[in-house]
Amino acid sequence: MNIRTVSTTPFSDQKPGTSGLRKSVSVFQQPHYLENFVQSIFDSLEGYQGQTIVLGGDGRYYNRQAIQIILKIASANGVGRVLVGQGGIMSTPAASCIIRQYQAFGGIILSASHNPGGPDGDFGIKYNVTNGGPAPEKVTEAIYARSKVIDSYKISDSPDVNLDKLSVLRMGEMAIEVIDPVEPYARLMESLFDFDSIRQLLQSDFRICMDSLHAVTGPYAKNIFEKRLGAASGTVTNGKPLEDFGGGHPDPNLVYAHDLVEVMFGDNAPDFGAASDGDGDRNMILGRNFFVTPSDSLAVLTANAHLVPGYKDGISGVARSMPTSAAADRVAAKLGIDCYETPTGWKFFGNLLDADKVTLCGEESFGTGSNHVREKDGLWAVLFWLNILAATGKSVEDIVKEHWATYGRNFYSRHDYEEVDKAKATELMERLRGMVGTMKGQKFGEYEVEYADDFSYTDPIDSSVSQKQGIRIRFTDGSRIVFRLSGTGTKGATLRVYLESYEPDASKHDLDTQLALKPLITMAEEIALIRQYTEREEPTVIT
Ligand code: G16
Repeated sequence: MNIRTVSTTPFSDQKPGTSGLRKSVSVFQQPHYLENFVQSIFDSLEGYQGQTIVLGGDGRYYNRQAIQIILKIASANGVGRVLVGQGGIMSTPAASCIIRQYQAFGGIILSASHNPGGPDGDFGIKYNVTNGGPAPEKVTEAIYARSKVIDSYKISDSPDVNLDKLSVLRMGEMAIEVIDPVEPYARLMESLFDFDSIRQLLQSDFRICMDSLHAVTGPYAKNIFEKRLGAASGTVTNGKPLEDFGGGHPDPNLVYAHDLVEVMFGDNAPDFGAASDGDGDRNMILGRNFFVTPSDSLAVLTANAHLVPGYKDGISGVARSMPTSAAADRVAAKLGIDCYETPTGWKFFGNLLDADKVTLCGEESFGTGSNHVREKDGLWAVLFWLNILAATGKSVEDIVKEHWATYGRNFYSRHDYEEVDKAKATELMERLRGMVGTMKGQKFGEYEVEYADDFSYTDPIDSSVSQKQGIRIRFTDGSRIVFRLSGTGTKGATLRVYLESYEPDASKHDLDTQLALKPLITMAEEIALIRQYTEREEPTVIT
């Protein structure tokens, strides 16, 4: 095997965002673009030579080509073995599971998550570390620093390998094992949940609909729900992963998973509906005519964890990202466990999970997970809900409404202004940054600012500090407005406005969310001049 050292020049835009490097496919297809980034990963790591790396992706356009390139660079750089998912497929939580089960050195996951795919869509790459979780900021910063000065990469001249057949191959000194990406993950799920009870539920007249949105969870969901749990064939819809996700937007929310939403809010709706995203780490949970906000979902899972075999001995703590509602905080207080508030990005949960400070974590962005892996996990959340439903015999709506009656309701919504002018969005944020220092005590009608700041996080385990994580404006009645720019978009900027208010009175829990939040929505405009800066009359997506 011949190893070539190829001269290159740096690209200036290879800074990983909230979750790895995400760009349009055409950016990744530029000569040397992917190669530079992958070589920068290896150049930033120590001790990977001779070790095992896990490799796979969500099956989107360019996944297969990228895998062949990465295998050749890995081989040329002295990686010992690569475990690659059959067909190049591996969901993000399964990659985390496989890194941990095989005690691999790390993993490279190819995905732009919920962003659309296809030749005109997005592609992405991220590196996960030995604990199975996304690389922490010090690692992504080192990769970025290297990408800015890189002048060559090493690549093997070997032919492409067959990714479709389970086999053990060689590329020079490096072994390539094409593995079943579903089996290890499905077994882990079986070890956590009461599959017998869920099977009974699914074989009764209880009806479920699982929409995989033509993304990576199709094979996983079919294996788990239809094969292992005996759900009716056809329970999993859009179950074949397609390179362009069938032209859809693989984002499980009320806007992009509209087919499922229509079914669940239509006549004769099933009892339970769920969807997951491009790479399988996000989830949306629906009951019959009922939507569970991700923030409430985390709180409900925390409150009911004792019903699930894998968590029956109690949970050590819970963590949520800063913009996620405080519903889980109330459960934690009642259970007498700690609740941590971290910046947006699953990577911030890693240290807390490793140190067993928390067992469950969640984010408003349709992500929930636990210490079973180090990524958020869409199907895990679906199984957790089904386990609770099987154990209680209640409906999704009853579970949530009873939860609100016990803890009060945190009305919550996120308003996204997508693909707005980046310079103007940055200006909006800078203006808010300049304002927060003097906002304490300021009154807006009946609302008085309790505190306002730009969220900064000091990791309780390694003391690393992450600044500028979003503008928080909290009012004395417990309600809150948060402003952030997304770190995952690829076009212009996406402004996210997070709105939350707390209502202890159960007689008011059925109020429409947008109505309940109306005063805050008006105040957000008044404070941030959103229309002026975004030049938009209304948000693109409301969840
Ligand atoms: C990623 C991160 C999440 C984050 C989400 C949204 O999810 O892993 O932690 O909450 O992006 O981030 P932003 O608000 O910066 O767009 P995923 O599913 O896209 O990998």
